[in-house]
Amino acid sequence: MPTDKVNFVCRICQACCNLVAVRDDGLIRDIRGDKTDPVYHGYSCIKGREAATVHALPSRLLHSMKRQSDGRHAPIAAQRATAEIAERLRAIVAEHGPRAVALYIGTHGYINFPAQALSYSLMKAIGSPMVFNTATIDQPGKGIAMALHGIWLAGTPPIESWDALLLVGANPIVSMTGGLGVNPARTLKQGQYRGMKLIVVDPRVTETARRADVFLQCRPGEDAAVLAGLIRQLLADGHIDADFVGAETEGLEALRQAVAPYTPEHVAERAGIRADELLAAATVLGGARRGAVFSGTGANMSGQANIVEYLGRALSSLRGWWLRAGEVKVNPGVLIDPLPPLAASPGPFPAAGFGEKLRVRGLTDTAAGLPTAALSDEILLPGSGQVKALIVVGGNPMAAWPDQLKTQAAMETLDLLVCLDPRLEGTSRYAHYVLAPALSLEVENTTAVNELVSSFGPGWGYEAPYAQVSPPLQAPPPGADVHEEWSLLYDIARHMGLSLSIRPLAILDPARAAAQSSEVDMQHKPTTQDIWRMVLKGAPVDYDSVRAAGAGGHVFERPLTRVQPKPEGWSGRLQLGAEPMMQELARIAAASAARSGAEEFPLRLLSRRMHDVLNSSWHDNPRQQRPWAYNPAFMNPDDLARIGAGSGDIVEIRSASGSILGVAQAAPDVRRGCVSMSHCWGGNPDQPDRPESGSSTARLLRNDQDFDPYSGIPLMSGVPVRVSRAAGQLPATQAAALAAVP
Ligand SMILES: Nc1nc2c(c(=O)[nH]1)N[C@H]1C(S)=C(S)[C@@H](COP(=O)(O)OP(=O)(O)OC[C@H]3O[C@@H](n4cnc5c(=O)[nH]c(N)nc54)[C@H](O)[C@@H]3O)O[C@H]1N2
Ligand SMILES: Nc1nc2c(c(=O)[nH]1)N[C@H]1C(S)=C(S)[C@@H](COP(=O)(O)OP(=O)(O)OC[C@H]3O[C@@H](n4cnc5c(=O)[nH]c(N)nc54)[C@H](O)[C@@H]3O)O[C@H]1N2
Ligand code: SF4
Ligand SMILES: [Mo]
Repeated sequence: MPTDKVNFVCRICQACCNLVAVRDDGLIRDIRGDKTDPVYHGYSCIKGREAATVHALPSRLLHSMKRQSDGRHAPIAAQRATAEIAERLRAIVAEHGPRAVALYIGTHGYINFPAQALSYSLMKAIGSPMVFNTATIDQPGKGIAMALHGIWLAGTPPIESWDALLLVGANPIVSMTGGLGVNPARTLKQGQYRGMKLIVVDPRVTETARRADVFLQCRPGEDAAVLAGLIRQLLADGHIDADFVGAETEGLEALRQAVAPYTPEHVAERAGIRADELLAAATVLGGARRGAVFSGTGANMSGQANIVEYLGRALSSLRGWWLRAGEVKVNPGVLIDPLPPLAASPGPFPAAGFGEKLRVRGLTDTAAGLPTAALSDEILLPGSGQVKALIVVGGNPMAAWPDQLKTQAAMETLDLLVCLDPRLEGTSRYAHYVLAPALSLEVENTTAVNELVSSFGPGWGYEAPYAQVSPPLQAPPPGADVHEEWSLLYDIARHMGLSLSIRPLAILDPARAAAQSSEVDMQHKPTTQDIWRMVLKGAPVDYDSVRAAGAGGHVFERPLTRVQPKPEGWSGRLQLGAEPMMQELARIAAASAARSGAEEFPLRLLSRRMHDVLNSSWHDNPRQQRPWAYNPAFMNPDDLARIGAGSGDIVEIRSASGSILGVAQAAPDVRRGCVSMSHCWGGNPDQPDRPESGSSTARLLRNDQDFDPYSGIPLMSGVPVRVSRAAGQLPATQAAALAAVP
């Protein structure tokens, strides 16, 4: 076979980039972006370009594993493993009831629609409501704020119309999350060329902040004050869309009163910025006819998730930054059926207090999902309803959940822990069974997940009716016994004698989605394409038609969709003055900005992403370790000098809950008083500390203190810590390699 080039949808993260694989005799030699793609314009990142390397890493599991009585894992045939798991699940349900079985869908379960859909079906068939995912330890404020403020059915105006973008605790140029679309640097450059102004609020001069027109290098955990200050100023200047606010919202007066204490001087003092910088930002926002506010993980993890997301939405509504009647919806949907294009809001809906009640901290199901931060307590707390079995699909609780010591205790307590994971690392080391999945290049994939996220916030998803379905690029290695996650879950269900039905993920309206469920044939195993057909049932463009268009990104001909005016007699309105949020503003205004314990823990630990890796995945790929093979503790050189440490020195980072060793790295871009360190690194507590290959920030967190009353998310950024010089330095070889980095 000669050399060929094939397009495919990258499945390493939710961005679904259109990549090109160059193959010699069917073997992938190179992966790159596709410059001809109409929306990605050639974008790719190292994680996607390294996908083929990762498939061949020695750490990849080619067989499922079963834990032996001595704690070690030995290979087991997948068929046998799924049968044994089914047997044990049946026994657990018989003895303790269905609630004893919980499911956790991690990053690689969420972005994989067939895996996600089959996970839900299996749990429904078992009869357990205990379905958790990453949303409540990520940006839970989004769902909660949508509920308290209400959503706008028509959605947001397209990026090309924005005059301003406000990013709070998000770094889309590295993270590829919302705000700036699927080729963030290019989109930003084009926007700024047109005159769009970028405002960034972040304690660190991020890759995105470097390009900002107004940059507020705030103290962590003060974003609510910054947003309240901006809203107060917009109101004072009369920079609100009075027609829109009058017709489509309520609660303006309550909001006006609640933001009154947030004068520029008050905000400047508590957030550690200058009052004139805040006013400059307010001027940009007040002059923008169209714009958007996007808050990321930084803003959601530092103790103010709901209020920050709520104020972002309220600011957008005050400015009238929603798509209006008569305007064109640039993406009427291809693989995802969006909400009806109406210039209207159904009004607020319940944020929490419904569905399954957890047995700890008064937590319940929420608009962001069940509180994942409390799942370890549900496993540890004895009594009726205790979780005895956990199925983890493409996630890594030991690396990701706050409070690593408690997570460890929980994992070790479980009667049955099953991980669908390609590596024996972190959580799967405690698993009774690790089921080895086929990896991204070995399976069919679509762009549906990136289309779905457009409903989460502005600048997410596609701004054109764009889609791709790509068939597998290569077969699993010879002799491998790996299977797609959906297929492994199906086998467990079949061995349990359950019948599965799939609720389409393509339909956003839950009631309509439920009405379109498909029964899965439990006699003859469906194909992956059969599963995709069921998962994408109800899509505006049929999965087979998108598939028939061939690999490569396509913009589909769709009927022009204009936003329809609000129907007569419509009563729903956006809520600007939700009671719990107004109380939160009063509480924050009254509380001093200085946290107690500042002397013992003078610094704040910040969350951040690293460019070369996604969360805990594939840190061992040498080609993704440039320049870091670990997660450095980035600190301002002044703070490092104060403790007598420099780059490459080992430091101890201590919080009220624990301590870890890290490798210091001088970083002038980090605000003084902060330590910026990525999550999902380091080993388990029962492994030796090796900061030169990563440190677990989850060990510094407590899941039952400073937690959010809705989503249960505890403080995961802006965490009070103390850093001191510890014995040791980075090994000489690594230090030399680092010194060579320009
Ligand atoms: N302190 C702190 N904690 C955090 C965060 C933070 O910023 N600070 N961020 C939070 C956020 S935003 C998130 S989303 C969570 C992440 O939480 P998780 O999703 O639980 O963590 P990941 O590391 O993404 O886990 C991915 C797992 O999937 C496996 N994997 C890789 N490829 C595949 C595949 O193709 N199939 C399958 N089945 N598995 C695969 C990997 O080996 C890994 O074990 O962490 C949260 N935790
Ligand atoms: N390369 C890469 N890309 C990723 C991931 C990855 O691991 N690597 N992870 C993926 C996942 S799971 C997610 S959820 C997204 C997240 O995407 P983002 O939300 O964009 O996450 P970050 O890039 O960590 O940016 C968060 C920013 O918040 C800042 N910050 C921390 N605390 C505060 C605070 O209190 N206030 C303010 N204003 N800022 C604060 C940090 O300095 C950081 O710059 O990224 C996704 N993309
Ligand atoms: S941004 Fe995500 S989807 Fe795009 S190439 Fe990188 S890993 Fe793949
Ligand atoms: Mo995330």
